Amino acid sequence: TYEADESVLVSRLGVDPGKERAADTHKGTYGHVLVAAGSRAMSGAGLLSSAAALRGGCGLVSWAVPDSIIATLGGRPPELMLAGVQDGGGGWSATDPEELLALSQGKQALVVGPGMGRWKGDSAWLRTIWQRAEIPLVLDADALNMIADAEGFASWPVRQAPTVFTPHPGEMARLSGIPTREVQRNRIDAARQYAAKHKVTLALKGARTVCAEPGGDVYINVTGNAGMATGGAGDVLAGLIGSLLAQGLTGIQAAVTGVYRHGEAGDRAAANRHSPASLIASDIIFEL
Ligand code: NPW
Ligand code: AMP
Ligand code: MG
Repeated sequence: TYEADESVLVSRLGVDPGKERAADTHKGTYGHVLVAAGSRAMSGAGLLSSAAALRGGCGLVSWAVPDSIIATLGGRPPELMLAGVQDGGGGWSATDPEELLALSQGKQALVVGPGMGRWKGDSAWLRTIWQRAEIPLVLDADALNMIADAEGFASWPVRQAPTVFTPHPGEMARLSGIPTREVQRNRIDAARQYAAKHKVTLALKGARTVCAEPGGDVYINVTGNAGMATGGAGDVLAGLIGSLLAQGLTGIQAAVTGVYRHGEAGDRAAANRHSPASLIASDIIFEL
């Protein structure tokens, strides 16, 4: 178990925070993230996740969204590309996972879940993505709830590419079947056991986020503040971790670095305001 401060990022995880870009690089060098997120009522989650991915340093970000809601999406960053998924007006429930898989071709990371909502048969939909997307994957929010409700998730094949889960304590309770209060009483064990059992990297969010990798190493985050207890903060983290994966970081490097920088940005955002209480998730993106 490590306190994940800047020195641990460098010495233990081999991340280089001061890494400079070679002068002759281009956007293709830094990866293309596909974010599958958002729905009619929660388009903001997709927007926050995608915008955070842009600030995470990857070269390109595409936001995959049911095509019937595209006309309703306002105020998005012009840098963001849109990838409409055919839905015939039915939202994510009416999309074919094969179409998302096709969109993921040539991308370097896929983020699934923020603001997506739930529908009948969603676990089977997600299983198709899980098995067939060969790129690094971040699962957050509704995608984690799909996993929690999946029949026999333990027997799904182990993914070869990095796979990062980012549950808050409520989502962790659903995933593990352990009540939220128990999860919170044993945060380190809960994260470590789930990561080892299912061979995924897991960031159990909340004050002092706990990142665990399948081998048993655990990293406790030292940044962040209670002002970050605000809608959309987790959606920002998912996009940021996706962006780091697309740049070639391993699952645990991306999770620990993403959590650390997300908290650090949140600390700057809180310091810039009269009170942390007025912090909103967009402020975190601005400070990344
Ligand atoms: P309680 O009862 O409040 O104490 P849900 P969600 C618990 C999207 N969003 N410590 C909490 O406990 C998301 O991406 C869209 C302890 C409650 O039981 C999702 O798709 C936005 N408990 C969707 O909304 C902005 C904690 O978890 C449960 C805890 C639903 O996600 C908002 C609540 O979790 C949002 O991001 C902690 N630290 N944290 C948008 N602008 O489009 C949470 N809990 O039911 O999974 O609901 O997290 O709001
Ligand atoms: P979510 O609940 O999915 O929106 O995620 C909330 C995000 O804000 C996670 O990254 C949490 O770690 C962070 N966060 C929420 N509450 C706190 C807190 N009290 N201290 C530090 N970080 C927090
Ligand atoms: Mg969330």
